[in-house]
Amino acid sequence: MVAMERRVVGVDDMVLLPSVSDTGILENLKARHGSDQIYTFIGHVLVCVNPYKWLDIYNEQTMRYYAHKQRIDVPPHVFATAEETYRTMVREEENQCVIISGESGAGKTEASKQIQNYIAGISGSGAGVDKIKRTFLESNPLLEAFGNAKTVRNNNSSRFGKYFELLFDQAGRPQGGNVTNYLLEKSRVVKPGKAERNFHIFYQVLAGLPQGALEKFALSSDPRDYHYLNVSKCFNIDDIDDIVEFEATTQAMQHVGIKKKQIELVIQTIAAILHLGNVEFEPLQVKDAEGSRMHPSTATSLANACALLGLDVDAMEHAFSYKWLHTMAPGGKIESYEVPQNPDQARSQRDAIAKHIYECLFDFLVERVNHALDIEKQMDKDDASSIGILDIYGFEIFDMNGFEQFCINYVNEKLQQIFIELTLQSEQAEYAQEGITWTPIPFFNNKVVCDLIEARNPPGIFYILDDTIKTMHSRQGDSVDATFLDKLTSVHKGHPHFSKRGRVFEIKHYAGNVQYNIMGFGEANKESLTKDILGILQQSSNKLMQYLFGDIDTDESKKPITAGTKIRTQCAALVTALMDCQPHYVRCIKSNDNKQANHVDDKRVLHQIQYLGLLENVKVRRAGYAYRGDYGRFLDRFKWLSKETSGDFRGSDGNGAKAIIKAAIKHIPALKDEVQWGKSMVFIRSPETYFALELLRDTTFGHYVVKIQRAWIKY
Ligand code: AD9
Ligand code: MG
Repeated sequence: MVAMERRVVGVDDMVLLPSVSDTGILENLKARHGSDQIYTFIGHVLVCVNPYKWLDIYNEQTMRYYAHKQRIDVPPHVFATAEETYRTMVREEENQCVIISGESGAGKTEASKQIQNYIAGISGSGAGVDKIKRTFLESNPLLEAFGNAKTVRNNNSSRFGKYFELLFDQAGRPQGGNVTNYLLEKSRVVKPGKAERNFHIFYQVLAGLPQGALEKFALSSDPRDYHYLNVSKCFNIDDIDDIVEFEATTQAMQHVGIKKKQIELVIQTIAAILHLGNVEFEPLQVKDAEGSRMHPSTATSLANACALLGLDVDAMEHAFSYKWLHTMAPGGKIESYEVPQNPDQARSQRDAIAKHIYECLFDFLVERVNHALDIEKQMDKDDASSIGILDIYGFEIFDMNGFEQFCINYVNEKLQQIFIELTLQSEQAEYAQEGITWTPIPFFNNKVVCDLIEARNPPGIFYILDDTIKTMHSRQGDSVDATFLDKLTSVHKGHPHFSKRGRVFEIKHYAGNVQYNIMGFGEANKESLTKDILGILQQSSNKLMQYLFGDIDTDESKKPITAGTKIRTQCAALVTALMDCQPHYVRCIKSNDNKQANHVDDKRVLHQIQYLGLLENVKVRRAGYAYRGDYGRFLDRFKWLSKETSGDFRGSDGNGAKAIIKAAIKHIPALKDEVQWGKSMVFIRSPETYFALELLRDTTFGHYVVKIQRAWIKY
């Protein structure tokens, strides 16, 4: 696409909407989506409506078109946002971040990749630089293979959150980077939801490994043979070839510097997890005895898993059927005893091991990417500026929502909070600070929901869950979950965003009401394996397993941190990091629930417009002042409009520029009642006036150009 050759449908910037309402926004987005104009601005916020079809708008030609252009001068595009982010970083040597939000399947990951592609495409090159670029681009297929899966919402749904930071030298060349990953949805490894798939890598390995390698790992090529894959009854994804994807994944591993031997060990671990899932249990055949034993027909599966993981078969079999419990005896002495596990409990031990190994494997891959992007070797961190790109799992509501949905939706709630604070709240604060007359625009502040989840006092949901586990640490399963719900209800009864229904609690999130089934909350929050099982894994003869588990502290007296505490702490660190950067926003909207091209579901899109707060965003931008800019930049842009300003004013300070503009503006009557003079910025009220000014600039500038051209011809 050459972006200039297009017919504008609706308005490019919704600040210019003739009708400022939710339906006005909907009509505009819909009309634009209908003509493949999927991007629209609200000031510096980019709104994207998922087209569900590939448009030829991400090619090199389009990249070149957007390079070195101001957002205000070009049609809305994710490249315009990337360009603004990159140039601001280079110009101001200030850290930037792009916060991409939207519900599951809205297009966040695609937007994040386009931004990375653009930055790789337009920033400088050189041997070391190109290696860094390749590493960060290749980290996408790698982490997607292990961290993404088909869900009912999205065929390539991110099941982990990612904050990708790229570091640049003063010339704007990428020099290194870092990936921070957030809470992988590891329950998927053992139980993908109905009509969903497990992580892509499992299917890729079975489809892509040559026969010899399959035999070496004792695998069949049919995903139907594996419990962890057949339980959801979904094996393929339309238009995705797992063989091709496997090739891309192994290549990506090589590109980020993972050695061939290590790649083999990674695949071997995936194979082992599949075998582990096939180990089954039955009640003990002894009269009145409690407990379970491994089903003899699955002994080969356990043997295969243990051989591939380098573990002792007997120790593992015992670890499934018995659990060590440790209690504090009077006098503070820890007493330990073994409790037989029934078949369900044995399955849950098996699953806990599989989930934990997979999670550690994922962390290992992230660590490898970070090693390849390590900036310590390349440059002095203090000289670097960075661009952070945040692509998390989107808000989601399933029929059954568990602990992981709760965490995912919590992270989304926090992001919405940042958006509110930095746009709606701070924009209004800016008017106050600049001394501009202003009528506040009301908006829903979701801080109340964030507090319900994370506050310390009164204790939020995470604290109550941690407290329940602490006081009931020797108990298992259902009783912990039930006590948790009781405590929750007693603390938050009557809260406007909380209610209890049977074994379910409901939260009114900013993006909708979600019912969470408390079953499994306690176990999921405990996060880590028991120290006894970790001890067995540490004994592995397999190099990768030794690396993954070698350093783990198995001291029984130290309590591991819970999953809830971990995500809360990570989120707090993320918020601090984002607040330290100049933010740019991409708000993704899902056009419909059927992944269908050329279709906008009015009701669904309207709902997203409402909960994303787009109307308030437009109102704040518009009812306030459609344009604001510091005096120096304003003068630079519009100096052609009057004799007083058309001289060379480079180097004029803010106050000097303000005086010059004030003097000049007398000659433009249309501006008289439209301008407010802030302390450091000029504000123009209506977008029409601003654009009239732009038009005037173009004509005047054109006039000058013609004059100059004539002068050249004469010369
Ligand atoms: V989730 O929260 O990770 O489940 P995302 O990341 O918001 O979700 P994703 O980027 O994965 O959604 O997009 C979902 C699908 O929509 C993609 O696989 C594409 O098929 C489709 N999509 C998204 N953005 C675009 C686009 N700009 N052009 C074409 C797109 N198709
Ligand atoms: Mg995603």
